[in-house]
Amino acid sequence: MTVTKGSLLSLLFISALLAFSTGLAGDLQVYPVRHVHNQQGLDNPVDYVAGSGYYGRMKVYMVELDSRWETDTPGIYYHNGFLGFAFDSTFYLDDLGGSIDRTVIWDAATPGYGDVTPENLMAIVVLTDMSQSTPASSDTIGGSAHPFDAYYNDACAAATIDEQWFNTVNDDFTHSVFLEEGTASWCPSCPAMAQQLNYAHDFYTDYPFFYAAMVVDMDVSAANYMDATYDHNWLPTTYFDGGDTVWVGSTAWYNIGAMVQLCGDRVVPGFGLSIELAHLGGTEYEVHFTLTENQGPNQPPPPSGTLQSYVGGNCQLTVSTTDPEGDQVSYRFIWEATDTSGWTDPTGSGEECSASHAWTAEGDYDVVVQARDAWGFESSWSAPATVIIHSYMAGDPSGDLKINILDATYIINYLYKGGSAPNPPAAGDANGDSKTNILDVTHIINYLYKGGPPPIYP
Ligand SMILES: [Ca+2]
Ligand SMILES: [Ca+2]
Ligand SMILES: [Ca+2]
Repeated sequence: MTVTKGSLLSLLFISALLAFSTGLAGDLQVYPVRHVHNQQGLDNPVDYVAGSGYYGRMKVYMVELDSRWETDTPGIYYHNGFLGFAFDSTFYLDDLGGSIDRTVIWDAATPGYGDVTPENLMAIVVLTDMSQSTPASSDTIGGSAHPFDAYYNDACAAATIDEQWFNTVNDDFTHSVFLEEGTASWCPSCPAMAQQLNYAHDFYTDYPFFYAAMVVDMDVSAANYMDATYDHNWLPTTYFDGGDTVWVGSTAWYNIGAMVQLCGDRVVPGFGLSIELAHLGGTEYEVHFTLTENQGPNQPPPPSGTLQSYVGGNCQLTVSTTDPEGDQVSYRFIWEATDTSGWTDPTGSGEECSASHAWTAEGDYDVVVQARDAWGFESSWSAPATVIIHSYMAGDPSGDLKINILDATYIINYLYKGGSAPNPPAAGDANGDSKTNILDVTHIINYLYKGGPPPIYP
């Protein structure tokens, strides 16, 4: 996958960041966590029982978009500062195919953040596979090992107020990726990573990932969680997707993008995961999340329909595909290299969907279409259908973009009365046989008065 941002603005942005990032590439600087609390386990641990189902942990992180916590650099604040879990539990899906649908209430006043504003709040739901772990550590500094059992994330979704959003699955990502930034407000090496995470998130808009700043000296629940989960020792340390990648110290935004890509490549079961966040009034918020096993729609065939038209003429194209779970399906088209449509309104699995487009220049255009199900899973793009856009309308030798009796008269004048030729000549070929003769007159008259077929291109 490549970053598809070619605008001059982006290039300037990259140049500026490269210059900035060079300054970060010096000595690795980290600081040990100052432990001021006791390590503790999960709120609701469930012993693992071997079985055929899926053993998972679902957490809902409540984060403050523009964090109240300032980094060690005056004026630079964290983003997505962790305020607590609205939900944290392990669970089983007896067999893949089971589902979860939960609504929970989170009171911002309980952990002492009753002053958070609804517009500055985001809920992030993270699904972790608890059935298997991988040994991991943050022991790259001074040979001091801090091993932990890494349980990787399989899905993630985030919503701000009055939004619903989904775990993203497409050709480039098997799931949305989640990062935890272990950091502290007193730590001199931490502001750089906080800034680079923010840059990375702003820049890689095509990459589905979210992160939370776990500011361990400001929020005791963040500290307890980071201890219990990661034996968190160095500041800053960023844990990608539950420890699939552990990055100790700061790094540049483009390295963060590369690590997000690697995590997003990991093969995971397909999960539809949605979350929505609502303000109940006062300090109370409602978080609704759902989980189900899911697969994306099948790759659609090339679109069919009007495959020849004229400059400015509408082409109507039709497509349909099926979804393995029978979910409703939306479509989007790439009409031209830089022109991708929005998603259509959902239609039933297997039902036809139509969309139209008008081109502004003659030429051959390869149109492709992609499907997305109700869980946001995207299909592969279809093979292309070639649309040919002519400089003229078929059967319109008069060139006024209308077909009427004057076009029949035009051809008769040209054929028998020394009138001027259609321009281009093919505009007089109403029946598409690559010749202009009396049969084209008949074709137009049949179309106009006898319910015959419209003029066609050769
Ligand atoms: Ca589906
Ligand atoms: Ca005409
Ligand atoms: Ca003809």
